[in-house]
Amino acid sequence: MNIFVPFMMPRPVYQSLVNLRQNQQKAFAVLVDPDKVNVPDIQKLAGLCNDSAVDYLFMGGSLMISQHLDKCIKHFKSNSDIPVILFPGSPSQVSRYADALFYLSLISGRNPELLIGAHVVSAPMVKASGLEVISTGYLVIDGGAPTTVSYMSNSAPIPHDKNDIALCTAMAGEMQGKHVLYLDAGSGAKNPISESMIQKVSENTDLPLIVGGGIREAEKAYLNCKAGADVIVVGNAIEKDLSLIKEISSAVHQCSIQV
Ligand code: 1GP
Repeated sequence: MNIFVPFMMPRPVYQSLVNLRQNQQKAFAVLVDPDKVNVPDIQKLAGLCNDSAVDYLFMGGSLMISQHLDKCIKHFKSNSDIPVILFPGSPSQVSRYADALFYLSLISGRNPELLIGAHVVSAPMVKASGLEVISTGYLVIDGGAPTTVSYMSNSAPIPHDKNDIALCTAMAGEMQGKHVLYLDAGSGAKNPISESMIQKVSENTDLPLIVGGGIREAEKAYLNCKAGADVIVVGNAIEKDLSLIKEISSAVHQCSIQV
């Protein structure tokens, strides 16, 4: 008799996100766009992330003009134990040197390519990479001006004040079996996502909730955590001022303590 015992792959990064939610802890992720960083600068960045207790490094961008994704990740990992998660803007942004990959489905949009098409094309490459894959319901929210993601996705973002649409979209993603939710106003967004929208989504879904786009100040990061975000992502503002890494990280972790 053949008894099939399913082999569950360990999923340490996903488990760490679930633990955050369960334990009401908050995490801070620094987003690095490989097109905007020089490989030699990564050592300094890694040092700052280590010293500031950054929880995750997200790596990716809407475009990929440079060809040094692998190098960036390898260099970061040789200077830090912080998990690197790919946040890909296109199917080509897969690197086996990362720890995990957000397998993003743009559930706020109506572009079939970004709901399933790109996934079909990239599936064999992703599978062969051996990466931990985190199925992600990705919601783009209007950040007050067109962002690269809103333009490139060829799909309208959810209006910033339509909390009910964001909630129903998030609920649909959860019931479809996504593992995490990512609310994004887009990199460099003029207006970050409102706390009322974050609260509505967080209170009515159980998935780890990642929030980013246009966050420039520690106070906003803190308020987003209080509203129910589990992970705060900052990229653009840090590119302009590296000292924000420590400031925002400590605000995010402060919220963990006070919850
Ligand atoms: C964008 O959520 C990220 O996809 C981060 O946005 O670059 O504006 O911080 P910023």
